[in-house]
Amino acid sequence: MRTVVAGAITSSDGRLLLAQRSYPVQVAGLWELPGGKVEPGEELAAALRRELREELEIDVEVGALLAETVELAHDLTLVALWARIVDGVPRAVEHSRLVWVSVDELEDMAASNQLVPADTAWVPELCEVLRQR
Ligand code: 523
Repeated sequence: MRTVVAGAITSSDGRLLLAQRSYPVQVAGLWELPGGKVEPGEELAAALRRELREELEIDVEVGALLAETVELAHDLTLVALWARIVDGVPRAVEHSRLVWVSVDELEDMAASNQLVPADTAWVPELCEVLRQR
């Protein structure tokens, strides 16, 4: 069983960073919270910081875990952590595109199935927390 960690990266004006997957074909074009697989023995927060440095060339400060955990196929468990950028400007190294979305845009994208299916589990909590900011 391996864990995949994703970042709910927020901006100071209450937006969320979404990244458009370029592979595999089943999810290419869909939007996700960026992240990747935790290495054996690696802490969640450290894994997320490593993945975001590799994929987006940013340094983040990691916060709390989001409530939902998603069981993926192939013995993978998906979790998400709140994060905020402390250094760098995100660049799509492995993704097709990046976008900062408002809460309304996030809800529209979820409603029109533009998100990676697993990530839709986080939408209610993402919207609730972002609205409070
Ligand atoms: N997800 C997913 N949502 C999400 C992420 C970051 C990942 O559903 N926000 C799924 C997609 C894959 C698995 O988790 O089934 C691994 O994600 P991936 O490919 O982004 O992780 P990497 O980059 O560690 O994996 P490799 O491409 O295999 O190196």
